[in-house]
Amino acid sequence: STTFNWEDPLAASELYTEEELAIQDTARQYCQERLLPRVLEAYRNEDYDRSIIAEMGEIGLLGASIQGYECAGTSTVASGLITKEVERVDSGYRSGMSVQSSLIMTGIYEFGTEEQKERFLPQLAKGKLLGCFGLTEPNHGSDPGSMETVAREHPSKKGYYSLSGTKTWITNSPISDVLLVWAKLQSTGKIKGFLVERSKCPPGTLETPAIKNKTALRASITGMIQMDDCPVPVENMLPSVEGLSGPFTCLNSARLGIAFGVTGALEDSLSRAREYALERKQFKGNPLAKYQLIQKKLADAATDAAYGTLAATQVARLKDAGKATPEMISMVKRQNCDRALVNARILQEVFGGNATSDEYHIGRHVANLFVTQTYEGQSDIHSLILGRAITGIQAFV
Ligand code: TGC
Ligand code: FAD
Repeated sequence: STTFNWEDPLAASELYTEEELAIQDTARQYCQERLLPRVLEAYRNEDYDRSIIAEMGEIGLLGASIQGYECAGTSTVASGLITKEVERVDSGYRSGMSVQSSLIMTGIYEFGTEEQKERFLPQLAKGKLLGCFGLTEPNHGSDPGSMETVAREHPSKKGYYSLSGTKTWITNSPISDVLLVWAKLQSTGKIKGFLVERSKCPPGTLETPAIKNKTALRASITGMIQMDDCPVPVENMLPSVEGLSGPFTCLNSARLGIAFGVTGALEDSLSRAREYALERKQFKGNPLAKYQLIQKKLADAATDAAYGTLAATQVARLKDAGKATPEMISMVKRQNCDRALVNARILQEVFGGNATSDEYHIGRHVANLFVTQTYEGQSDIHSLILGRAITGIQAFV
């Protein structure tokens, strides 16, 4: 007989193929067995373990939906389920993976030459190379079109561009081997993507200082990219795109991944709050779970996680059918991040004072979910993208 499963209330699993469910299981097993035991120390010490990306590469989690180049070639739904399992442990671990899979690998796959794809994709897929994606600048976050980073013909090295400028809040940058940097070509004023290889940059031309003492996403490493006449060979420029559609195509993939991912963080918050509420007794020996106000918190969170999962799944299916639009992705990114943050913050209350101890994990999810609502387009920016599509009037400027 059919019974209600609070962990999958709307039976999303019915929408997944056997293969997708098997991939989710593999990812869940890795995340619970290998990532969860590390996360508290990593978060306390702001210490991202570089070997995680190699481990993820070994089991095929990186660039999973890319066809060929030693990538798994899964559906977009399966790669979404991978991000969900990683983020069930920590948004920072998902962040490190998203940047590798969705941002740099998608950029190379969609817009690179065959030579660039063969040179970089298999190494990135195996986690032998670590990548990052430099779009945001100190003076231009929500409005990357106004970026100041510039690429001009190198004054003394023939066949090279020279990149100058500063990117900030860049996930993975301090330890990246290859940095996908977006810069304006001085000759045309158009934005182009450049693959900057750290090992080939002369001393003093590329610095990537870490941004320390973060209040969230502490299990992920974040930094700046400072380029001072950094020489980049012409063959490292992504040839087949110019303008913001380059970085935004990569962001479409990452934003959809986040829409899946945050439902994992919310489900983990729910399952921990439920367990706590069943065990903790207050007033005449009753478990907290007996009280109506507590039950409402759990019901709200379960509902939003289930709706969010279904919506992300629908958009991922449409993406594979070539029918997804950027506005659909804005809608699920905004809604799922906002609801995950609101619900996790309310579930935090179930733990009382114990929520303040990191061993209950809930405070970490709440802090991380603020960042997910902020990066890859802050929620209000996605409201404006949707508002523009609804009214035909842009309200950014
Ligand atoms: P707009 O005039 O709207 O568009 C400029 C050009 O871009 C094209 N385009 C897109 N192409 C593909 N997919 C999309 N989603 C696209 N959105 C826009 C558009 O067609 C146009 O092309 P063309 O050929 O006509 O030039 O641009 P705008 O300057 O008005 O931008 C407005 C706005 C607000 C939508 C945009 O700038 C925006 O989305 N801002 C948010 C910035 C953002 O998301 N930054 C993310 C940085 S990376 C990051 O956060 C990684 S964290 C990862 C982690 O750690 O997990
Ligand atoms: P701002 O653009 O200054 O916005 C501040 C506030 O003003 C926001 O609430 C915003 O919604 C609002 N606002 C801005 N413009 C408008 C408007 N027109 N109308 C109404 N409200 C508006 N970037 C990368 O390129 N690569 C990365 O790997 C990366 N990783 C990150 C990791 C972390 C931990 C963090 C915190 C950020 C990361 N980012 C990365 C940067 C991130 O994408 C930006 O922080 C984000 O796009 C917002 O830009 P901003 O911080 O400059 O905020």
